[in-house]
Amino acid sequence: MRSSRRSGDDFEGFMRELAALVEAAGGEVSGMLVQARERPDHRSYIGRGKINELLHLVEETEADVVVFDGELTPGQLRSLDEQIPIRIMDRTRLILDIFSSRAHSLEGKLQVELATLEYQLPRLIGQGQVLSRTGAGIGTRGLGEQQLELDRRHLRRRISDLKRQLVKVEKTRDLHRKQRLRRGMKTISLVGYTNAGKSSLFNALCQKAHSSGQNQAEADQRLFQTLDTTTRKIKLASGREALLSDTVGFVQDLPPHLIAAFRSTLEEAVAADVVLHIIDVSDEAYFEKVEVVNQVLEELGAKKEQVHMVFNKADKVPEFEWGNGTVPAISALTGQGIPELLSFLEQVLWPD
Ligand SMILES: Nc1nc2c(ncn2[C@@H]2O[C@H](COP(=O)(O)OP(=O)(O)OP(=O)(O)O)[C@@H](O)[C@H]2O)c(=O)[nH]1
Ligand SMILES: [Mg+2]
Repeated sequence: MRSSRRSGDDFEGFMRELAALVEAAGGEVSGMLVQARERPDHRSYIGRGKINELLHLVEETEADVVVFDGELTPGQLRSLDEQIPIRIMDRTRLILDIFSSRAHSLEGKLQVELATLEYQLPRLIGQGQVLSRTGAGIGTRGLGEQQLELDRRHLRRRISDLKRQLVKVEKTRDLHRKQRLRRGMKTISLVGYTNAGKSSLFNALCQKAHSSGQNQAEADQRLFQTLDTTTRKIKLASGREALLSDTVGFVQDLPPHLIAAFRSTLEEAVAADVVLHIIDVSDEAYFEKVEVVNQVLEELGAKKEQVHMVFNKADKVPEFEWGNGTVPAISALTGQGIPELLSFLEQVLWPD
């Protein structure tokens, strides 16, 4: 279910992405509905007529959940909850659920729980209840159910507790970073839109650059496959070593609570000596996605001169010849352009 924000919006692209997110959360799409209006209805996001249309579609498809693109206000959520007999959730909730099912590290789990609780806090109704059917996620792995009974005060206490724990975890990580700096280790991080091929490139680079350590980055079709940062030491042609990190992907309208919760992780990623912005050139909407990533990078305080665009999946678009000047378009899959990318890294890290 989507409501257009601007005329000329790329409906199909947005709906495709929403569908991919539903699938990433373990759901299956049984129907779609689009509403064309300047801005969402302030009371119930969609208008009266659309609600009837939606009710019909729900009956026809026997769907279990309605997912709204965008973020519903607490009021809209309440109003929809009263009018629609099945579970409803918004895009933010969906992304939070995907993240909560993918977080493995202690820090990742704390960050996702914090973001989820911050999201839930204004959506509690009365004493001790999160809006009835909106609590649980598609795959039931969401944090929803167990939070249902917690009242606001309880939530607030848990939120400050999580923040405290996160500060501790961040301090440890900071310590590690300082140790690395003292050893003079250069750092490279891979950032980009979800599904751009960061983890695939991470593995390809590690293979070509005699990395030490075992952990492989998980590459998969599903969005947000990677949540926890994976770091490995790689050895470049000259024998000099650097640390390469794979990170969580970005997406259009990333929930602000999530950005806030992941801030320290993301800031560390953009503070690397070299930030490679990985772009999927086979994606029709790659241009818009580059913009989304650039915005997040800027917001995180990335320095422009440290960020280098790398055009990936060139194997799928043979006519694509655009490189960034020094690095030709690459393919993490076939290995095309990887040696050039490695020597480029060597040049920027040790310019003399
Ligand atoms: N054809 C082709 N497919 C690629 C290439 N690089 C990655 N892929 C595929 O694209 C999909 C996403 O790759 P990932 O490496 O998981 O992408 P990611 O950027 O790490 O995604 P998230 O962790 O979800 O943010 C996988 O199915 C990969 O096999 C490439 O160069 N060519
Ligand atoms: Mg990944």
